[in-house]
Amino acid sequence: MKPKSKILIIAGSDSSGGAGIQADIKTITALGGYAMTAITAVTAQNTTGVKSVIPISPKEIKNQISFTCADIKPDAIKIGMLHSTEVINLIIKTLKKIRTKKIIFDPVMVAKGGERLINKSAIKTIKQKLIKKSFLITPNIPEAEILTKVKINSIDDMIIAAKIIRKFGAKNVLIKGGHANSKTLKDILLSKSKLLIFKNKKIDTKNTHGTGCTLSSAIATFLSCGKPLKKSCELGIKYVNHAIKSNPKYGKGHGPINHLNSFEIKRRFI
Ligand code: PXL
Repeated sequence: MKPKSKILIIAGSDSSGGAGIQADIKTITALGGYAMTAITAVTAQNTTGVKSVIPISPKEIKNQISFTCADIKPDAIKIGMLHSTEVINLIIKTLKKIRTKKIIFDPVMVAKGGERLINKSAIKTIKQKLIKKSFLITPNIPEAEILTKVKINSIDDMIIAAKIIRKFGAKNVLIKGGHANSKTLKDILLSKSKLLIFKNKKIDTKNTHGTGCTLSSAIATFLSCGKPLKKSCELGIKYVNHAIKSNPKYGKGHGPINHLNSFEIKRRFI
């Protein structure tokens, strides 16, 4: 079987294999895409927390992106953990030369256990510069709150925050509702002219490590092979939902989800 499309992942490594670049590679591969990587940081962690984070030098990140893409052009780019202003600025500059329009940005800020994965000045640079370059940005509720300073307690608050993020320059905004305290999980997608709400029954489990990375990579994969935005989000959400439902129950903390569930998705959706 030949991969349907090529995706470049720019993100951090999670040694526990559930989130970060490991989740991205597994997702893209399971959904039939070809994954390339530029690693921004190396984290030592397990399902109970993060032990340490080592940033990769901006120059090395740039080399990974430009040397790889000079040879194999990605159809889409997924961006995850970016820890500093210097790294963000360099990535923006480097991506200009690659000219891939489908940039899916997951603004990773804190790990599942609450550890910060980005510094404060980097958040400002994201707001001022990187969001503008994104075709789709996929914050969860705490990330949307940090980006917009809107306290989110309802679906209306999510919509207000999404509108502000679109004003920062993102073409499309998907705010994930998993952190809300309700039985129905609502994710909202705001585009230029449309608001869509995806509703799903919330699954009661602590094993949700890497759901954000997985969702953005799944959407990037569907977009990369030409599926429209709404369909890509719908399929991505379904994939994550199945992955949570069939999670392998590994580890003592927030365990990983099951990336291999795609075989079920493939039969039903592709
Ligand atoms: O899930 C967010 C995330 C992203 N990237 C890396 C991570 C985590 C969470 O732990 O470690 C590298």
